[in-house]
Amino acid sequence: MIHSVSMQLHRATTSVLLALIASFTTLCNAADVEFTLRAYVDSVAIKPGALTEVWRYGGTLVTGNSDTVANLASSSIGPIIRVQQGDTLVVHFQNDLPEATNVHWHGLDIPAAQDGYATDLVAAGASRDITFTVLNPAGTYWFHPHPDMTTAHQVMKGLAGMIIVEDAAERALDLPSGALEIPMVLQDRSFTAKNQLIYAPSMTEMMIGWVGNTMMINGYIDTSFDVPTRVHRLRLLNGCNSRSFKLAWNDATPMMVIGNDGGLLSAPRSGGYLMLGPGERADVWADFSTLAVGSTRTLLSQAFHPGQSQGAIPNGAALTVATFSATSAQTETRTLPTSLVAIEQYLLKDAANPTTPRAWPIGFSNNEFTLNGGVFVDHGVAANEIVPCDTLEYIEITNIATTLRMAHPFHLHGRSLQVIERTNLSGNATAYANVVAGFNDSGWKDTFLIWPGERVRFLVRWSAFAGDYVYHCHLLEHEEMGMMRTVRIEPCPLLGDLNNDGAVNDADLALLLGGWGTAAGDVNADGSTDASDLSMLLGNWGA
Ligand SMILES: [Cu+2]
Repeated sequence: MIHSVSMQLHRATTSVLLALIASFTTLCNAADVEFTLRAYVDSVAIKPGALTEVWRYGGTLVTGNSDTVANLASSSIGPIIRVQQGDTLVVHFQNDLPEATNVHWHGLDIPAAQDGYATDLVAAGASRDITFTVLNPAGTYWFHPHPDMTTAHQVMKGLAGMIIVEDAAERALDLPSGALEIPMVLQDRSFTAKNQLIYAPSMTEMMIGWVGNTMMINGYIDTSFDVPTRVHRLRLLNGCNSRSFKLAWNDATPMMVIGNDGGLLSAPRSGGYLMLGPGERADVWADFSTLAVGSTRTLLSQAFHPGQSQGAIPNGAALTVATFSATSAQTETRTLPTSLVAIEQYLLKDAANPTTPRAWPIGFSNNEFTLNGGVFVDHGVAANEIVPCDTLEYIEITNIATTLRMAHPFHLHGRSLQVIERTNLSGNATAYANVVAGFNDSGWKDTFLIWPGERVRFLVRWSAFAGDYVYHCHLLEHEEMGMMRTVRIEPCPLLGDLNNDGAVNDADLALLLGGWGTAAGDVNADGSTDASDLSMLLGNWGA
């Protein structure tokens, strides 16, 4: 008996030491990537003649690979940040704008306090360190300001950058990289005769969405690209305030999509066209190997009807997005992979509420668009906006209000979701049939278009990070008017708090060691108290 106890204590002591070493190593790990991110006013040469005043981010790398931070010359867009899944980032954010702002990391699963909640602001002249670990898989994410009531004009002035995540599964596919990988931030803008950005939305433009008359990519008005006759990877981001695109090639080449908002798809998806609403991303396999040198292929946005539209080039008007000219002959050796990455497919039967979706309808009342029956209230949540942590749930968004019916890009912060159903309940059948094949709902989404009359249902596993995140319409004029609500993720049970006193400390450690090898002191509920339980307890030590 004495021997047995001493053996248990010996094993426990060894495990304690190993776990302590692991915890200590984690604590001592410096940031994998560290950079300063400054928001400031600049003047850049966008058009011939006078410089254009913009608001922009500038990045300066402190720690990390030399390709981590790429600023774009003569542009308001950027920087393009390139990181690895698992990297811990430390961002020294400096606000040199004349007003308060913040940074939202669109699509990334990060703690609420780092996510840029709409009232969590950095005052003019102030700075803040933002830190998080990249949990999301390889994909195209982005960052932009998110202050309540001022997001639309801050983004319009130029503040938007891309954060590209890479991982081993993506590297194994040997997708086009380097010069064959083209980040493309799609935006529309309007300029005065003196080359200054125009943005003074009327009430109609606030209601229906502001659109510009000039197509821009990465902050440049030249949307043409010279390419070798190779396969390219286009990382498309719709960074418009309110314009959606119905993307198609001019020569009927299929739109070959390999990635979505939250990473690569399980397999390439071929279609005639692709809908891309504000905030959405798409990775496109663009095969220019069949182009003759001297010829071009044009990326178009085809005509569609979003319900409401206004402006010189209304949302839904046909337009040219980009032109690719084959300027040099090269031999292509890559072929399109038949499968891409493994994606955990959520199943409705596994949801905590498989027959009773949590419903957050889009509505319209008092001349305002609403979500879940209301508009934004600082940290205000309705009972059905408090959700359990780390739990798979079934959610339903409807867009069936009858006043001012129009398409909205729905965006959920903090967690990627999987769309499992779209149904046109009451929308115009012809208008719907003209877009529905372009909704790429496969893979991980965080933003999706919901058409007038439509119902979209999705599954989401709420983050393990507790706290308040917003969900909102990514038509930025709508967001600004309050079409934004808060979802509160409840704290997960505190693993290791064996005596349920709200803290993990020496009293819990004593209970765990006392129950070593038995079910008493079992933190992970696997029936036995062992090193994995000890590791969890120590991981929450002091919490
Ligand atoms: Cu909207």
